[in-house]
Amino acid sequence: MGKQKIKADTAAEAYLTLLADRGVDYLFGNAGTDFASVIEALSKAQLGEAKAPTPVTVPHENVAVAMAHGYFLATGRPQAVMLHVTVGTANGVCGIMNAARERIPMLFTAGRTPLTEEGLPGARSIYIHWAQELFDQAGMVRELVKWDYELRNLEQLETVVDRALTIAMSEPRGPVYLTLPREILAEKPGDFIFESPSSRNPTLAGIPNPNAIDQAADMLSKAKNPLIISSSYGQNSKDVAVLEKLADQFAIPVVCYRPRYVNLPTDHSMHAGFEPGPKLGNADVILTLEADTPWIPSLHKIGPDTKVIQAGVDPLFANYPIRGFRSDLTLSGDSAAIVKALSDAMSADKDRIATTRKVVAEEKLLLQDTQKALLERQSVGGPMEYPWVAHCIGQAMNADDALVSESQLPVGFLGSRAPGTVFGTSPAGGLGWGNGAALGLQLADRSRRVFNVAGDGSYMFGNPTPAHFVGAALELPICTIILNNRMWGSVRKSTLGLHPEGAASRLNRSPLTALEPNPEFEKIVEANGGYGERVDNAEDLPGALERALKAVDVEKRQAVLNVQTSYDDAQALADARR
Ligand SMILES: Cc1ncc(C[n+]2csc(CCOP(=O)(O)OP(=O)(O)O)c2C)c(N)n1
Ligand SMILES: [Mg+2]
Repeated sequence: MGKQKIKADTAAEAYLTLLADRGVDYLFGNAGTDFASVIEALSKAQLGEAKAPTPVTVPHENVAVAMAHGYFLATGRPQAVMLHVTVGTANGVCGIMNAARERIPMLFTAGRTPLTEEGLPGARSIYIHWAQELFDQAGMVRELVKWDYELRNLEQLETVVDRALTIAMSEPRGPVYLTLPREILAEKPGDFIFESPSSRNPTLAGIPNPNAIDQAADMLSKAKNPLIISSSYGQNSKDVAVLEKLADQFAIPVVCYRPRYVNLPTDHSMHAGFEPGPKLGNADVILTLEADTPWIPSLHKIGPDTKVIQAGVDPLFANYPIRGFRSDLTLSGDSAAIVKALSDAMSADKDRIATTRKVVAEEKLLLQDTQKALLERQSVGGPMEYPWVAHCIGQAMNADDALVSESQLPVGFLGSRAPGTVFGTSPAGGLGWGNGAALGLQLADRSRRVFNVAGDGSYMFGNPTPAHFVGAALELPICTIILNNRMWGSVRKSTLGLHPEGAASRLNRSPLTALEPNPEFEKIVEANGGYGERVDNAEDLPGALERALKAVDVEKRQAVLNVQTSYDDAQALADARR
């Protein structure tokens, strides 16, 4: 256990030195008067006289939080976000809710309005310092973070930083919130001594007791029609291999329902699509893996005798207010360790395995034919359909390119993608995540291409001007594809779902759903030195993608394709009922 000693001009400098020492590469910041000592310390670091995470100026808080989210997805290491006191925190809460529900650790921080009215260095010095204070600043995020605290003195600094980071990284992971008062940040420690590396480590996810594994293995081994439903499995891409093995060895079909990651590549023998509806009725034993919503009870029905095993790091999702899915056996632990343990403990009837293999293989062949025919029909004309867009993007992607989707893109049409390459929205669904998440992924690995697919609404929620500003400033050449149906289609779909024959159904543009006049989105990126193009017809998309990727690959510029997509009420309603 080593000790390090630095000469720190301020507590802010000591704090940033600690963050850098603990592996925090970046501080995604949106600054205000509370940042004075932080900016001073970062300046010292820029002059090579101190250590600190690299600061990134992000002109909207939601983008900053999403960048930290995306960066964690690529690296597995939590990053720091610092926002301006109460008001900045308020703007970041949507992103924090996404991170919390997707169990993304991050050190979410904000300055704290100066406590003192005069006297101490850092005391109030501008009129906003009175009105900006709240009685309970952390109250805004307390339900969404695992821990919150205010740095109260310099003596506690190392304990506080380590506690924040270890709690964030302990399973189930999530964001933590730390407020940093201006006076404390301005304190002058002189010599600052700290342990390096830290002696404090996060809690790892365990595995369930062996009896429970045996019981689950027995239920699955005896099942006539076992089924796995997964959603957030594969956040750690290395976990996918054990699921591939279990599903293949024992012929258990896997439905990837609203997947946030590649749970299982689509070309796997047991990938059974993305909709649980058609499979649920037949299944007699269902294993859910990191699936907060394995099906929709009002739309999908499990059989009366079906047994359900829920597995994951917190399989009952204890911090959701209500969630009533049947669970005959509930297995808490690292989901890959559970899958591996089940593989080791299972045995299954050879005839049953052969039958399942045959059935799934036939279904896959049929699906291939249907998809092929569909794509042929969709390959010309405009406005174009989503499967065609997904297909063209898939054709343009290299094997290890990453794709972020905050859209209705049917990922099944991308072609089979490798683990760790496709990222979907948090189940919290707080729009405005994709643009920032793509930037975070790209920042973490400049050697791979990042595609960012967004609905027209989602693109606007994602603060395109701030996002493209960061893309230009950090030279992150992301290829964004907007699925532009000129509306909040999902909101119209849900209106018609509840009122199928209602007044809204008689209007082509219902109130609070149409996004018209529709902006020339391709020009926003141009204002930041990027490449923009509007694409009207299906047959033009492959060429447009080529041009966009030339800008990305060769010119190292960000690109946006404003792709005009179709919307059809009947299709939307059919989708909503799946
Ligand atoms: C922060 C936030 N505000 C509002 C919503 C509600 N909402 C869900 S989907 C949606 C429309 C998204 O529009 P778009 O990205 O164009 O996709 P489309 O529905 O047209 O496919 C809205 C507004 C939300 N999920 N998050
Ligand atoms: Mg839309």
